[in-house]
Amino acid sequence: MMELFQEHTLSALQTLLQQARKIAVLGHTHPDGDALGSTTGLALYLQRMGKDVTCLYPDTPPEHLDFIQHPSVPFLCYDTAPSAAQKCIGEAELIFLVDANAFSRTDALGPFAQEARVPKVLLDHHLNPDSGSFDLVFSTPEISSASEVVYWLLKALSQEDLPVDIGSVLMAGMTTDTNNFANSVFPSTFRMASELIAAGVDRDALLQKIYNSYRENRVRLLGYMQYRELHILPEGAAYMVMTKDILHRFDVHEGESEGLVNMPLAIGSVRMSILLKEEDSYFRVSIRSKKGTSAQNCAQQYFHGGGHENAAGGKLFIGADIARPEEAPAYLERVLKAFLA
Ligand SMILES: [Mn+2]
Repeated sequence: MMELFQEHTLSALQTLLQQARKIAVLGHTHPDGDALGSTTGLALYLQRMGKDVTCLYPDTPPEHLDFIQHPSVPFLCYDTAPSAAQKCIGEAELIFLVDANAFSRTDALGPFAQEARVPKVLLDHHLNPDSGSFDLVFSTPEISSASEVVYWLLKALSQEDLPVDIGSVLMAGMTTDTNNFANSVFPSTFRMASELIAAGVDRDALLQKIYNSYRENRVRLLGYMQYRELHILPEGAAYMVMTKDILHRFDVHEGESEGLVNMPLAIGSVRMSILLKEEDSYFRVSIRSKKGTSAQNCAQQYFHGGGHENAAGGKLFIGADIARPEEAPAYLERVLKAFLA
C-alpha cells in the first residue's frame, strides 16, 4: 500500500489540487457501492477544500444505494442528463477517475474525459490500469476497494482523521466491495475499518442499509434463480442466465441481483460461477471464482472484460459472439469446459 503514496506523487497531487477550482469526479458504468462511496467520499473532501465538485456517472445508480450519495454532493448521470454531463466535463479543470482502470469503463463519458485538455488522476484497485491516459496514477490491486484507496489517500493528504460523514461513505463502499469482509481483504482494510469505527462511523446502521433494505422481489428472484436456473458443470463451473423475461417477471431494478453470482460458490465442487444478465444487444457477464481459478482470465479471454483475480466482468455480444440470446447457455458451456479443462 505504501508505494501508492510516494512523497513526490502526493505533492504532485497537492499541486494539481491547488491549481483547480472546478473538479469532475467520474465513476464507472452501473455504479456500485464502491463506485458511489469512493467518488462521494473524495467529492466531500474536495468540497471542504473549497472546490466546486461534481460526481459523474454513465448511468443512474440503483435506488437501494441512494444512502451513499451525500445530499451536499451534486452529481450528474449521462443517461438522464447527457448535455449537462458533457458540459461539466468540458468545464472541469481537473478530472478524477475512481474505481475503474480506464475511461472506457465510463461508456459515453469516456471520450469527453479523454479529449479534455486538463490534468487527469486515476484512483483505482483493478488490474491493468490505463496509466498512459493519466497524469497521476494511484492504483494497486493489493487494496480492498477504491473506497479504501481514497481513505488512505485523504488521510495522507490531510494528515488527520477524516470527518465521520466522509468515513461513513468510504466504509459503505469498502463493505460492499469486500462483500462484508469476505473477499479482497488486507491488513490495511481492517485497519481502516477499525479507525473508522473508533472515529464514530455507525457500522450497524450501514449494514442494515446495505443488506437488509431490499424489496421483497429481490429475495424471491434469488430463490427462483438458484432453484430453477442454476446449472452446474462437472468441470466445476456454475452458471445462471437472467433473461429479459425473468427480469420483467420479477420487475428487477438495477442492483437487485447483487450478490447472486457469489451464491453457487457455496457448493464445494464449484470453482467458478457466472451470471449472465440480458440487455438489449448483449448479456452483462459477472464472474466469481475461488482461489486458484482466475475469473479475470476468463473475463479477458471470452467476455471482452476483466477486473480482479476472483471477481471480474464483461459482455457477451448478441449478433457477434452469439447469433441469438437463446444460444447463451451453449456458448457458456463451451467456453467454461475449455477454460476449466
Ligand atoms: Mn471497486
